[in-house]
Amino acid sequence: MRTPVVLVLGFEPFADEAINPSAEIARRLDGELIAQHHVVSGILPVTFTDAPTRLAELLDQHRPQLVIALGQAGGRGEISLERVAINLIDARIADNAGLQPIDAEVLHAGPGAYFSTLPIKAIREELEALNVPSALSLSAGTYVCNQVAYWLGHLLATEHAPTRGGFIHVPWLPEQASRHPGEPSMPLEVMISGIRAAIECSLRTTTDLHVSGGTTH
Ligand code: PCA
Repeated sequence: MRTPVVLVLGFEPFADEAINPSAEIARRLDGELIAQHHVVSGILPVTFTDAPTRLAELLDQHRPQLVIALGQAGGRGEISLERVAINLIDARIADNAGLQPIDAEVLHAGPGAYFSTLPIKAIREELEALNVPSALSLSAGTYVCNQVAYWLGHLLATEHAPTRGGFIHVPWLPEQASRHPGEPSMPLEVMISGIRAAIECSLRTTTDLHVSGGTTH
């Protein structure tokens, strides 16, 4: 029997950045064995036309048990465990192919949203115990990451069920943040240990913790 696979996805650099921490993390985890699962990584283009296609190809190729898609969220200070991906694209800047869709659907007549099937509350507790700053997030934005998070939710709810997965945004690396004065960052090693812990936690936790992660607004 083949070793079950965890697919970890990152993105190419975009928006004037020379690096993308999500790709650095994915590359570093590639080939690791975590809880008897083989980590395979893939890098997605930051383009609305090609990212969903590449995602679907990687899922078909590797048939993973678990998918963790990572993206950079410059300006956020914590590892953001995305709860939801919405059926909306509204790009603030053009993608790497020069496209800037505004008020478009990710999937025509698809559901309004897909929820992460990662145990995000258990992951948050785990990261807290490891002193890795993290937060539940209610918005993956309206750019390529949200589009990929939505497609991932769609593919896992349909042809790739019962594979679990979700999207996690990570902060800038310190070398990136130095070009954005006053903005937060996180060292690569801290992010890697956080994502490794998120994978381990997801493999061991099939039912998420039932603790409040909500707000009053
Ligand atoms: N972050 C962007 C797209 C690629 C990435 O790493 C986003 O949050 O949409």
